[in-house]
Amino acid sequence: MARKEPRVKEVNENDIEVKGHPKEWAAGIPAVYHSMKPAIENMGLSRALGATFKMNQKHGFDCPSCAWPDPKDRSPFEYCEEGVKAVTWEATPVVIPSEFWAEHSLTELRERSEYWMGMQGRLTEPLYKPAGEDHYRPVGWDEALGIVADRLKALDSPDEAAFYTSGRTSNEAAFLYQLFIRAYGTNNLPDCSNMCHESSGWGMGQTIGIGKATVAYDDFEKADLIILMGQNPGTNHPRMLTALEDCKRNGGNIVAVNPLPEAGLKRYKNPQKPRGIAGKGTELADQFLQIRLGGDMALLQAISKRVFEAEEKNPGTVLDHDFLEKHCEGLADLKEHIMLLDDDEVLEATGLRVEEIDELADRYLRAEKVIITWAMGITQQKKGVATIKEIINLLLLRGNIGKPGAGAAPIRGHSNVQGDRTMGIWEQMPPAFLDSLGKEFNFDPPREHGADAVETFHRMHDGRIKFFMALGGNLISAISDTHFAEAAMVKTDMTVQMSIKLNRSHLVTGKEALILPVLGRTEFDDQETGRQFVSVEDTVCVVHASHGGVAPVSKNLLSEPAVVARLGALVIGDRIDADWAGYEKDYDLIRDHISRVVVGCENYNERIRQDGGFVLPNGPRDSRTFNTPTGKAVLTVNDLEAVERPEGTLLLQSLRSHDQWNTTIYGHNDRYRGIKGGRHILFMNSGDIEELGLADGQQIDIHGVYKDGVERVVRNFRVVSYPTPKGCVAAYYPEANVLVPMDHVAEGSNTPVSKAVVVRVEPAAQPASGPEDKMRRTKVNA
Ligand SMILES: Nc1nc2c(c(=O)[nH]1)N[C@H]1C(S)=C(S)[C@@H](COP(=O)(O)OP(=O)(O)OC[C@H]3O[C@@H](n4cnc5c(=O)[nH]c(N)nc54)[C@H](O)[C@@H]3O)O[C@H]1N2
Ligand SMILES: Nc1nc2c(c(=O)[nH]1)N[C@H]1C(S)=C(S)[C@@H](COP(=O)(O)OP(=O)(O)OC[C@H]3O[C@@H](n4cnc5c(=O)[nH]c(N)nc54)[C@H](O)[C@@H]3O)O[C@H]1N2
Ligand SMILES: [Mo]
Repeated sequence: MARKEPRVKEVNENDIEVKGHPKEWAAGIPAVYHSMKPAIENMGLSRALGATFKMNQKHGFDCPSCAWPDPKDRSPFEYCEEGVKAVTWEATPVVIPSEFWAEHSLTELRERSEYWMGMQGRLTEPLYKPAGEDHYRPVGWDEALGIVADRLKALDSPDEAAFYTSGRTSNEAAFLYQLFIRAYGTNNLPDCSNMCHESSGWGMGQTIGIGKATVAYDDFEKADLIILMGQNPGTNHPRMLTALEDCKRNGGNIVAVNPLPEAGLKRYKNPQKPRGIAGKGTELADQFLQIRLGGDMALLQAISKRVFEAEEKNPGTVLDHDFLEKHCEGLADLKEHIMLLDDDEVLEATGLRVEEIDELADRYLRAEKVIITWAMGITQQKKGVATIKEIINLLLLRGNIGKPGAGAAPIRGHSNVQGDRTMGIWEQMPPAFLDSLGKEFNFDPPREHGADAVETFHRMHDGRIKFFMALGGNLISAISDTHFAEAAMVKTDMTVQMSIKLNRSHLVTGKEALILPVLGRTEFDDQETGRQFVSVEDTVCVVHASHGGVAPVSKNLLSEPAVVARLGALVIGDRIDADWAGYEKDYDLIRDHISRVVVGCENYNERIRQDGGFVLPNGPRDSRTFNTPTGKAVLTVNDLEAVERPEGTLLLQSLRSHDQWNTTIYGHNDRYRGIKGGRHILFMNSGDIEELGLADGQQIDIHGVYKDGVERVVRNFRVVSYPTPKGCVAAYYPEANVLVPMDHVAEGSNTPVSKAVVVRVEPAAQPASGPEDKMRRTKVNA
């Protein structure tokens, strides 16, 4: 295929356009138009349509964007604007030519933005950077994998290596990867979930015995009330808006709890329905509570208090006594604790009015079936785990778990992050899983817990981790405390990245570095026994197949299972009972092992071939059984703690724009928030702007304020006056990651607190120096 030159439009961050207020509605015609335009331009019509119409269809591929589930009856348009962007970005025919690597040094490439890098096209050759050199050079697969195997064999202890996973990886690749890593001898398995829904896993695991949503797709349309907390579905889970619309149509209510009036939370124009295209769309949120950052735990306790008060007024009618007696423990302690709640503290923490809280409590009490959903606004908080436990408390009080139309619903991010966990990607898999893994492959897996994402950087920093490998993702951009993280990463001896596109993690490396280019999920995966498919699990525990839909962009790519299988053969060989060569040829062999090792995956090969896949067992949802020490759901007592914000400082949250997928930047606009042409933005309340003597549009520097006294600063951001609560500001991730201290983590889950960082804002020390790429965050002397 002739090289298509990538079209990269560089932006000048001084020319950002701000178009007034946030949009009131999400989707509609512009969404479809915006989504198709880049696809057609970059890919050619037939590849674009070929890819798009296979997305989320029963014999097509799973959309590589978010983990939102598919309805049983699918429309031919079972995709959203964000999914089209993801597919276009992945399935582009543009490739990076071999000469690129001699032309560009790593030092030079580190000046480039993630946007520019992603637009260079697909990686198609294994690349090696020897120690002491500043360039990658193409190498063959055997040489590349041989280097990895040699370095792994040379380490003093398997615990000197860490193996990261990002959540786009299929079940088959993930299962094989964790097998390889455990057979090698370590549990150092950091993953993107450590920075994402880890707090959900802990908060739910300790109370109801499962870390996954207790709802099915159909429950959304059956609910009387859905409370969305800390989530921006219009951008991050757009197809969820259809489910919310179904709920409304059936008479349900929707409440949004968010510091920002996000577009999709208000009104939705469904682009897949005629009335959505032509009409005004559906008004979604019946109530919007504009909460302060970190105020949710106080709000939830306040609602629970009102539930107890209502019960006192009308004994026997408010709490679900039958459910509580049969299935729960801890009611008396919870009640005692909640009744002591200080109402003033609640108002201070939430920034809400009493009437707003009363109204939400009233809605909760009137509804028989309630779902509470949440995402990063809840999990990436110091009190994230405790807040999720309060969500569970509130739901349990009225029996809202394990009945139709009700439940707890953490809405997962990456399309297979949940499946990867099910397959064993976790630094602390329980003994039962390790037992059955060891039995299946005849070896003794390591038992000691490994390092998670944050811990991996601490250990790199002090020299305990020397080898780093990543199955997808872009950890150096995704992790907090960019300067600390980069300084830690460059101390390692070797870094290896299995990737589809160039990103910053390829440029901030160990002494030696390798890039291993792999097939994307959209592509056909042809092996010796024929065309293979893989499988994934969505946010409501449905496991289903994903078949590639377009020709691979290069014949030189290996699939992720193939890379791992080859490494297994080289590093582990017959030390365990594994057929490494067989796994690459026929993924059914991997699935046979999965069916014997992973609970709930029995007869995997047969059930994965059923239309629509199958549903994993879920005790709380299916039968109100709780896998806790006593077999009961636990109502927990959690102490409220005010979020500290010293005089003169602001609380910063870092979030996603409409034109990005985590660290992948598709473009420089954030349409629903009215931003065009740039990402160095600080959304601020007009009152704060005035009090600090700033002006809308002014260039400012943002300084981190943290107990360790380390200087963390990002420069030349532009103030945008925005309806965010007073004292609360917002900037985009990953640019803001510089400001999140590495040890500023959620209690009990070690998740970086990316949604509440104390900062100080000052007028810019120097004028901006021009285009974005000249303003790169850091320089690393690798
Ligand atoms: N298009 C697109 N889709 C994606 C992604 C993407 O980058 N782009 N990323 C995927 C991934 S990995 C994930 S985890 C999900 C993330 O999905 P979201 O969690 O929706 O992502 P964020 O942009 O971090 O948005 C956080 C939301 O929480 C609100 N918030 C912040 N702090 C608080 C708080 O203290 N309380 C409350 N109540 N709200 C708060 C913010 O205002 C914002 O609306 O999306 C997935 N889907
Ligand atoms: N400050 C702040 N930090 C955050 C967050 C935040 O809200 N604020 N959010 C956190 C969250 S929720 C998450 S999930 C993490 C995300 O952390 P990661 O999952 O590590 O990051 P991504 O940006 O999703 O990874 C993108 C890269 O994955 C590679 N890739 C894409 N598809 C494939 C594939 O099919 N196979 C392979 N092998 N590689 C592929 C591409 O090369 C691409 O550059 O970031 C976290 N960091
Ligand atoms: Mo995530």
